[in-house]
Amino acid sequence: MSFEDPANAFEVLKQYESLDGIDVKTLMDSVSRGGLTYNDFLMLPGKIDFPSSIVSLESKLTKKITLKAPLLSSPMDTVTEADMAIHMALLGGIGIIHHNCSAEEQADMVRQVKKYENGFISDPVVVDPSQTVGDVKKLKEKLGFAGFPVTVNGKMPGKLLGIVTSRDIQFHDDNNTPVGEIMTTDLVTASGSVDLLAANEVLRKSKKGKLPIVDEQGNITALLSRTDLQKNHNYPNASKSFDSKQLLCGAAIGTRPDDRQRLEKLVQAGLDVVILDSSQGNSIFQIEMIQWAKATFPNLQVIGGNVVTREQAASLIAAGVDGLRIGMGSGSICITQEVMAVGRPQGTAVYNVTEFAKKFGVPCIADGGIQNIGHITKAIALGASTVMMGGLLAGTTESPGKYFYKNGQRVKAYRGMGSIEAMEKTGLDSNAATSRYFSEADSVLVAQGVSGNVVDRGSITKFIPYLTYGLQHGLQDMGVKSIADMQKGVDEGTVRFEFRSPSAQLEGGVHSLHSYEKRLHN
Ligand code: NAD
Ligand code: CPR
Repeated sequence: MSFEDPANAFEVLKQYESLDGIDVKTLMDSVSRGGLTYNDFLMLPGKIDFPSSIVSLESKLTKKITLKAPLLSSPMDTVTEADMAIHMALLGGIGIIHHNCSAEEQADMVRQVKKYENGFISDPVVVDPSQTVGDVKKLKEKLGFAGFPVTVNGKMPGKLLGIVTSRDIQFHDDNNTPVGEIMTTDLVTASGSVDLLAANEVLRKSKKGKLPIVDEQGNITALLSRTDLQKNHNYPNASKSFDSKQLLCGAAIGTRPDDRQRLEKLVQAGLDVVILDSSQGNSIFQIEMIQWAKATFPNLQVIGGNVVTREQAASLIAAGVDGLRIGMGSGSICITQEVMAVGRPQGTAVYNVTEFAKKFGVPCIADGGIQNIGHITKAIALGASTVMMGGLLAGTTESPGKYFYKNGQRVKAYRGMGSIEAMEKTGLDSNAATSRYFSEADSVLVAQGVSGNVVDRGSITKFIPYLTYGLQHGLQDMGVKSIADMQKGVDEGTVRFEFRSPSAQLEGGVHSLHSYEKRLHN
């Protein structure tokens, strides 16, 4: 065969014993190499013959829940409360609400997520017809907007009588006139079953400022506002329950006896999935909790963890988990490996646990250590179905806490859930100190994490799409059209890997520049 004829390139390729690069098993041969993590390897490119926009990121969170985006926000008190959980679900992932608060507070956050209807104001301020023009002027001054529905009882839901708008009160000098006499009664309304797109269309055509949504009895159930119209994005990938069409919501609990009552409250609030939150999940406390939760709430999905070995995973799979969470010591705020001397490099942990768990159809979350999009792609290539992020989401608009300036940079606090600050529950919120860490005989708290700050990352409504588009491009480079295809390719040895030496890692980062600015997205 002539090597000078380019047409022979594929024939010559066939003479090689294997594809270029190495398969995942060879990469992860830990006996010869020790534990690996995301920066230690890369995937090799495949062939692109499709646009990145068609790459499907659908993946399983648990046996029964599939997400359009394989992304979770961590149950930490500087990461996930209701606002984060709402927006994670709208964007195709899911938020796991933390439990460093009372059971009632946590259940209330779950309820907020389950009740959320994108674009609809579900609890608008309403007035009763006997309230006066003066009352409405005061409300307008206090809230900064006008246009209040008038209901028979001045409550929600209540029979809708009219709307009192800015125009109705603007030139009305007698502040004692009851609003029932001056309200607008010529109303355009929409029925309770209308969706956001259709409701926005009615509002647009009506040229009114507000669109009340009413049920068959004429009671107002929600309100749509013209000023929100531009902001009301449609979220086609939103994670929703099949039956109720409500957003999916997750929450974490511990394994103490009173966590059972906590879980009862969360389930009453509509919880879809619970994560049993521990750094070392292979404990009798967790096994008993899994068995009790599965027997008590058959419709609830239960995720156990954290685990990093096959043996830990086997205990929790045998106890009946619907999903596993992998990671010990890999979090950005974590000092577990330093203090406890146990843990595992995250790449090796993800590979070994998922390789075992998939035999039982148990999907796994790669939790901790995700610093960039490439790490997400690598975690999934190693077998994870989804990834959980703490630090990467902590500095966003939707995370709890206020921004402040440190050394000229806009930052938000981010802390480990086993840091002294979180255990004592100081700083962000000084009421309701939790007792969950104090119930053991220990008189000294042993910290497993630190408390620090992360830079402002803007809203997750931009940041999550940045992650998902990036993921789609990564999979396209590998020549795979979906997460399922990538994992099949890894199993069959067609998706190839390469180990990176320390100098190869340096080469793979920005280098040799005098200075530069790292902008991640527009
Ligand atoms: P944990 O609740 O599992 O354990 C705290 C202590 O309570 C342990 O000593 C445990 O044995 C004990 N305990 C738990 N249930 C008990 C019961 N029913 N009866 C008696 N004792 C019981 O929590 P943790 O592992 O300390 O983690 C605390 C937080 O910090 C969690 O949010 C966790 O996710 C986070 N964390 C994570 C990692 C990680 O690497 N992923 C590491 C450290 C901490
Ligand atoms: P990053 O995404 O910030 O790297 O890691 C977040 C993960 O760190 C959490 O989901 C959790 O598993 C873990 N974590 C939370 N608090 C921790 C403490 Cl105090 N110590 C170690 N790990 C912690």
